[in-house]
Amino acid sequence: MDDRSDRLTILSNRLPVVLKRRGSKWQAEPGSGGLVQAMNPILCEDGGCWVGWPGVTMEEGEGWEGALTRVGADSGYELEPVVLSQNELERFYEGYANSVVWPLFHGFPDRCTFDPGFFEAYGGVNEKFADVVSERVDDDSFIWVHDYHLFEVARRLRQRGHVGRLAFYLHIPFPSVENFSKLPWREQLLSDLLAYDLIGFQTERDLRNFGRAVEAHDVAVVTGKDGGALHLARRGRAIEAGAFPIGIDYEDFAGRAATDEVTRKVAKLQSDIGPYQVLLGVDRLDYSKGLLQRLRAYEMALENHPDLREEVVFFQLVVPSRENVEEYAALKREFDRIVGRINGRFSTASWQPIQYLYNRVDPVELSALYRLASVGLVTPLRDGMNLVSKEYCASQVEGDGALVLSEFAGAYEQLNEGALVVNPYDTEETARAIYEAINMAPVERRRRMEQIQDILRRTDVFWWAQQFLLRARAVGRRPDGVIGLETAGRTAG
Ligand code: GDG
Repeated sequence: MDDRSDRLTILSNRLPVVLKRRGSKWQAEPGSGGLVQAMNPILCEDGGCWVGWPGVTMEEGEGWEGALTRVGADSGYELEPVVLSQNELERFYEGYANSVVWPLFHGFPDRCTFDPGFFEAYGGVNEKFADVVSERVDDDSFIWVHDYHLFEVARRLRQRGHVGRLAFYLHIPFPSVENFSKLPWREQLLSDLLAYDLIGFQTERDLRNFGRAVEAHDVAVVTGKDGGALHLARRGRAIEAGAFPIGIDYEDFAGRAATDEVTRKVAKLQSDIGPYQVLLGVDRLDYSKGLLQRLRAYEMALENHPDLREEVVFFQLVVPSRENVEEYAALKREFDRIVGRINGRFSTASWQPIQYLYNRVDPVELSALYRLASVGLVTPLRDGMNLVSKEYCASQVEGDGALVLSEFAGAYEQLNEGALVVNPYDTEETARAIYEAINMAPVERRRRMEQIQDILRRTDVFWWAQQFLLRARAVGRRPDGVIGLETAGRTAG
């Protein structure tokens, strides 16, 4: 990194800790996930601050602040909470973020509820984040904002006169221009993004989609394209957009999968599941994950290839999500119905084709499931990256797994040569890939898996963070080293 004098401030919807009430006391437990794993070492080493919602609402009262300060002191960087009310959570989080941006950006415009009240609440919460941040930062700070909950923070900081560097990373896909243009607040959203100096996407496809949206809505001029980056100009400011595919902590996953504890767990799981080859799915319950399409493809594979029966078990881990939203409850009911149908149709006295767990498991159990499975089935209808595909491959310590991967997962751009690629809407093709994966020769499995593992090792989550920070620290600087924001304070809108 070229410059370590500037303090890093990370913003994300959630803080990297989870506050839990135990009796009358609050406890903060460290959060999990790639973002926490990537940012923790950097913040621990250089110091800095993480701003986000601590997971408690205003209505739940106070008394949790001490727990947060203690975790901050232990980790070596500060945690700055942005407290939200129940009403804000419903309209900003469930509303705009998850009922407008999430479905639209994953290509499901018909699932969107374009409620102006949601958009207003979203602005209010982004203003709260900007308030908290502007109290803490100066123009030497470097601010990195994560994901679709916080598009507006840069504009709102610029309006307060902030001229320091601001970078944004989108973890979900950026939609095609046809879908994006359905958003009632489309020009505003693009202007909000263009108030950042660097905008990072998961894939080249997302970057292209963004470039097309910028041109279609005439909000900035494309001044150049090089090495996967898009250079833009808007009102005298230079902005860069690029593709930065997120990675995993490869050594952590590979190391855990090889431990004695996981090896014992693999043996236990195999004896629980029975003497069958395992196909594995691991997904949050969400319509973007293509769970129903995957079940139908598996059903077709059993139908077309009777030799699979009593030979394979499809084990699906479904992580509960948004259970109180009717749409998600309906998805769960439909999932259960199809599982029931397939099991009813094909089960024998000693074999059941699908086993599924509707729960979260601990990291050791997850690692054992990854290692046990002969085939990883990652077939989302659309996904920003999909870390499960990478974690599954990193956990193949014997190099003998096979990955079936949707062409609509962000991971496709990096892993398509080693994986068996499918269009998840094509039931026949997915059924064929399942059969092919199960029957793939060991030598071919190893060749493909080695190729994937090599990519994952080279582009792990630390590489990702470093690439992004290097670019972010380089953009927006004039040759004299001054941050080049000629029009601070009137950048967007
Ligand atoms: C966003 C984007 C993008 C799952 N079940 C269990 C468990 N998991 C962990 C996995 C994996 C993560 O959850 C899910 O991976 P995603 O890639 O879907 O990540 P999200 O943060 O949900 O989604 C996505 C990602 O951001 C990163 O940029 O890839 O496209 O939507 O890490 O291991 N972990 C444990 N138990 C489980 O039962 N411990």
